[in-house]
Amino acid sequence: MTTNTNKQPVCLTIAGVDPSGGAGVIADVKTFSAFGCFATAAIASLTFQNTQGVFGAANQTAEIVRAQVAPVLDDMEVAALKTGMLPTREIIEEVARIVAEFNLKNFVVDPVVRSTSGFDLIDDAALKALIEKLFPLSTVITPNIPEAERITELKIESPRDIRKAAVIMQSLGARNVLIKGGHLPISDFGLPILDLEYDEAKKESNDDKGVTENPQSVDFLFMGDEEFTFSADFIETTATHGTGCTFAAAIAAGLANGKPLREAVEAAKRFVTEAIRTAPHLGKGHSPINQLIKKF
Ligand code: PXL
Repeated sequence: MTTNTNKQPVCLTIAGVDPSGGAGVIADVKTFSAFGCFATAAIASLTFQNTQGVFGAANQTAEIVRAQVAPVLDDMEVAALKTGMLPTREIIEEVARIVAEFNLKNFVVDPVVRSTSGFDLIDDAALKALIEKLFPLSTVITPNIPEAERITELKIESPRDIRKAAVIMQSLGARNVLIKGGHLPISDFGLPILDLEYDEAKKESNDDKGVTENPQSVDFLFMGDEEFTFSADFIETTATHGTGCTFAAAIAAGLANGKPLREAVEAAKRFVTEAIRTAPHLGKGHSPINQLIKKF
């Protein structure tokens, strides 16, 4: 018998398939692997899409999701679970049962609701179930701003709104909330760029003070009543397809590797930024990003 000296923590994703490779399970598997984890994956929906849009989806049944996941969980110790596109209430309820039944820890819920191109990936009943059933079981939820807006019914236009949304999501049962600010670039002195564009007076007074606009993509992590922010230079690019999936998978991999949540988020942020910076610029729409940063 050989002993395994190359122990790789097992990560499991339950998400959708994007056959064009940018988002969903394919992005998750690459990300888990890049972090030295062993990737396992179950498919909740088979989508039809490319870099330009989502054209449809064949959602799986709850039974099919269980049939994929249970044998893996019976057989391997899964160190972290990440969920992405879970299109129906039935699948979400099944996932909640599975998490409880197998006592899964390190559970990252990416509350995928809509594609970058505007296709609704889950319906309202599923969103309600996601909030009620999965938020309380999660280690962290990772909405972007449009997702946080749909979940909280708030319009988010400033860091203050982001904090309000986080409080609401915590009251809905999520212990830890990461709101990804990539849709709301923030200047290096803490004001949303949007505000500055429309407020010449503010801009001039900042110019007088010698403060430059240096747009940042800022993510906000709320853990209890503690708040941490993670900044990176905002990269002006259309290569953003799969950033959300990659970010959440990277956090799950960090947790599987034994990192505390804050450190896992910090590493995931650096990883996603580098993946965007080195994107392969494929396709005619939103290019996928590059999870395989290291060259061999
Ligand atoms: O990024 C959200 C997302 C997640 N999962 C799948 C997707 C998308 C967006 O298109 O297709 C399968």
